[in-house]
Amino acid sequence: MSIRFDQAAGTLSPAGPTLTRRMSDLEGLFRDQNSWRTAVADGDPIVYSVVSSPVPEIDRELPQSITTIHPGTTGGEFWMTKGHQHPNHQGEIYLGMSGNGGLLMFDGKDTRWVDMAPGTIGYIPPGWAHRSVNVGSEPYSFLAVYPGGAGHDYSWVLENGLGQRVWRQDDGLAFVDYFAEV
Ligand code: PAN
Ligand code: ZN
Repeated sequence: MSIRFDQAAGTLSPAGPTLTRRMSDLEGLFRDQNSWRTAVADGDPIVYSVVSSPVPEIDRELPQSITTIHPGTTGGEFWMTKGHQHPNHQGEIYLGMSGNGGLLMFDGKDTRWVDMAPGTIGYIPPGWAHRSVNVGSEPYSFLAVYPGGAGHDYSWVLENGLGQRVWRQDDGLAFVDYFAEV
């Protein structure tokens, strides 16, 4: 089968489910909870969307999705995905499509960061929790391909964090320990 992606419209055809994550969906994830609350009250902006292909999320299938993270910061922290662990530890690949972002990975002990630009393939090994971050001023889009039976655990990141956080600093970025006081 072939699937067509319309970059301007952000649609796949044929399409599977599309997910829209607003600021209110990212409860407990930004370090500065007051800024997060203000952003929720102040229009609850869309932070990212995920359009999926029709390939089902079941064992032995190989689903894909395209995530687009809008540019922005909350309390200085770059806008990002919720982040998750795959309960059935399996690898995943990302392909940068547009904008500038990064792939943050954490195995419970070590942290890794991969700069993602159009054409970059980021590889997530089995057992590494992962989050994507838009560090640019344009929307950041990437394609994800992952085993359909991997599952998605969002509570793991709430409990264990992701090792580091990514902050805007001058024109660039800075990393701080996930649970550090700011
Ligand atoms: C991606 C992510 C997508 C959204 O397709 O699911 O970027 O991030 P969250 O799932 O953390 O909200 C992926 O890694 N799938 O496995
Ligand atoms: Zn994943």
